[in-house]
Amino acid sequence: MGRNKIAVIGGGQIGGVIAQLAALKQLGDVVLFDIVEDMPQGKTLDIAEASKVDGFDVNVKGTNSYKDIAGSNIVIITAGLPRKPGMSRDDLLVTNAKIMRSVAEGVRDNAPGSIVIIISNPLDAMVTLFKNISGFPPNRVMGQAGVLDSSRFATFIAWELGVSVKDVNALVLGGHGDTMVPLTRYANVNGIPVPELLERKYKNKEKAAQVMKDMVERTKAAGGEVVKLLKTGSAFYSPASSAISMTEAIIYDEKRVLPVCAFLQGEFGVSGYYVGVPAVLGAAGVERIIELTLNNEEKSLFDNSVNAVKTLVADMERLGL
Ligand code: A3D
Repeated sequence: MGRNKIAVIGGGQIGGVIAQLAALKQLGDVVLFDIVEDMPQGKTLDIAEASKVDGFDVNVKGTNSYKDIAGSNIVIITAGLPRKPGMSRDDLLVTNAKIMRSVAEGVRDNAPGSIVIIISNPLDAMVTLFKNISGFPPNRVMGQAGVLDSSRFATFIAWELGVSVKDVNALVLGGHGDTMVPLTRYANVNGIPVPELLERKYKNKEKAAQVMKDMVERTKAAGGEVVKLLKTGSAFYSPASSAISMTEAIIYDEKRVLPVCAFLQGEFGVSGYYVGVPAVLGAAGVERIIELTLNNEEKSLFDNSVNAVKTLVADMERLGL
């Protein structure tokens, strides 16, 4: 087997960082595609010219032709407009669906055996659209959202408790929108439940619960918090890192358990929709979905989030996108 080949579709903010990280980590040869002429060529030239300094040796190529993605085993899709301050992810539906349609055709026709990770928003709808157009099997089409949303939640917990983020485990389920579900009961610091640590810190159950609630709300709004600060564009370092960790899980067949926007076929009581759930990522892509027991409150939040995804997908169909 030769080297891995990683195609990145959309050479904007996220795509550029993904290309750089993939090269730095020598995950394989990298192709950066964009419809804007010269820009992906410029970015990849810039990245390649750091190879001596950083000590990596892979091919990094920019292109405006889908032919160059042939033979890619991983395709990461970031094509599409990002949010502006005040916008929700769902406001991007019409514009980004048109873009995703052309991207899905390009990937289907030129990298038919690839495993695809989608980042473009609104995420759950864009993954659905890609799957419908490409006809790829569900294990080879997934979305990145939960790795980032969970990392955001873990970061806030680490700051609050004054512990290393490396020891924090946190999980966010559901759609990648305002209804996402950070699971407080499963959040832990090396196995110690976060709610217990908060109660010990504050010696007051109500205060501890309020602090947890605030972290949940901050997690749900975290993308918007960055958008508001940046003023142009949305988060790009952390989404890129999240897609890279999923890529590593696949190319190294790590069997990592990560929250992934995956196609549900009866799991969690949902059929035929893409929703964020824990899944085993390995060489075959989404190899298995891991179900877990949700209490009544968690279940109702999860169902609410699934309903938001269903509405978005229905809107997409109604608008003929
Ligand atoms: P941006 O820097 O604008 O890059 C998008 C790129 O897509 C631009 O370079 C465009 O030229 C390119 N593009 C437009 N149309 C096409 C096309 N038809 N084919 C190929 N490329 C095209 O945005 P970004 O990199 O900041 O964000 C990219 C997407 O990711 C947006 O939709 C964001 O909303 C989304 N996003 C998702 C997350 C998740 O965690 C899911 C987080 C942050 C952003």
